[in-house]
Amino acid sequence: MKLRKMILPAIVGLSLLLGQLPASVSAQGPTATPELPDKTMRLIDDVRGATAQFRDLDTAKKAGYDKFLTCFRYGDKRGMGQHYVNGTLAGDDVLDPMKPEALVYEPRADGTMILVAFEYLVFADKWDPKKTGRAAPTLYGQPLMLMTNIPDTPLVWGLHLWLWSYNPEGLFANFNPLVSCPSGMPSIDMSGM
Ligand SMILES: [Cu+2]
Repeated sequence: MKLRKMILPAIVGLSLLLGQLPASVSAQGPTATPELPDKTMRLIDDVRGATAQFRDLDTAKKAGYDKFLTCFRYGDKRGMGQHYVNGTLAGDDVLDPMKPEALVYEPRADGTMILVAFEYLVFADKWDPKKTGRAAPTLYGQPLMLMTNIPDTPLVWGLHLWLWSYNPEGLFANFNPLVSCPSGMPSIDMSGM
């Protein structure tokens, strides 16, 4: 664990130096949550308050969030969940903590959907540091990951925020060992991609 903590920032730093090498969504995301400044913690609290309404899936659907593919997992030990994406938010070049591009729910075997996380997204053609002159995107002080292996999706920057479910791998990790896709329901295993 300690070693991973030391190595990860080094890898991130190196890939920044090398010009943001595209990363696949792996279980080795930004794992252990770094110490967050008070300002960031307050922001996350505000976001939680402003987005509590989306615990209700019907409210999310009315706000423009549509089901995207099926439940994502990484092998059998880690889940991400079922994404609902707001096409308008995902299509722009803005990252607003209060307006997550995707909501992530854990589907339960009985059919209920539990809000567990958000995913902030901006497409690489909308936010290309080389073409736009902007720095690579960050949110909550975290760098977004450039992801190459999302099915049916062009190159996209993404950052998860597990603010509705505890994630022992970290607040911003890609997958959560406490979340799963119910067996017998369709799902997408990202570990083979
Ligand atoms: Cu996700």
